[in-house]
Amino acid sequence: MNITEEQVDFFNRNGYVVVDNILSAEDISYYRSVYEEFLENKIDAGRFRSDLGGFVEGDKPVPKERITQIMLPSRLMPSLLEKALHRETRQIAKQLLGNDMELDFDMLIDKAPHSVTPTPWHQDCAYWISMPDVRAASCWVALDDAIKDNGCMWYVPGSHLLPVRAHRPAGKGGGALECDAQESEGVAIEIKAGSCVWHHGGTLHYSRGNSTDLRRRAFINNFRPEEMIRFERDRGFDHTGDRDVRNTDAKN
Ligand SMILES: O=C(O)CCC(=O)C(=O)O
Repeated sequence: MNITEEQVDFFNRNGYVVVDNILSAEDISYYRSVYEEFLENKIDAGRFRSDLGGFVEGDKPVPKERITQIMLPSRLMPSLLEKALHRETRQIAKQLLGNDMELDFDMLIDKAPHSVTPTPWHQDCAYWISMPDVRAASCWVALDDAIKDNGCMWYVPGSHLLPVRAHRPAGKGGGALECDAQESEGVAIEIKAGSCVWHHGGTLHYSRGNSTDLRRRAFINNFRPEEMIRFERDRGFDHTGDRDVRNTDAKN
């Protein structure tokens, strides 16, 4: 799929951009069925499955994750690499940030109905080792209509052009990282199932908890220059380890 020059320009200025309808209705039902196989452990994700919601002191254990995160679905199911979502997003990543962009990692992030756990404000690059080339684009594909109250994405426009904020673990229990930011700085991006929103590795983002009866399944592909993927792997970093503040600019 080709995107417009206006979309590329919008991404460069704002650090995010919506691309509508990258999946057909048939594709959406295919990805939903694969997603359920992962969630129901019919495809065993083992150590790649964890709770992005972590826990805070005093919490009781919960039967299921607050926010289910499954890393590297395409490593567990390589046929995904040949399908529409990976094909289309790779082509768009190259148009956004250059022909050397390749898939670094993919992941599933599910917010079950009434799981009411926000993804804290953060910049993805805080999780990553510092890199000489900071071009990175993440594509958040909605498999369900995403609205504010089931957990659509929010972005702070232009934040990818500013210094990285200081990050810290949001709670105990190995969940997400967070930094200081609030909804009043951001814009909520509500999109339909089959559409996607892209953000730069430095763009501040967040999502509310799912307080509705609705599903909120996201399939996320992350791209960076081929040379930087080699740079990461040479240093033993492949996005499967513990969540931690790795970027030196995000430590305070
Ligand atoms: O799906 C979410 O709530 C968070 C997604 C996210 O942080 C990301 O794609 O980088």
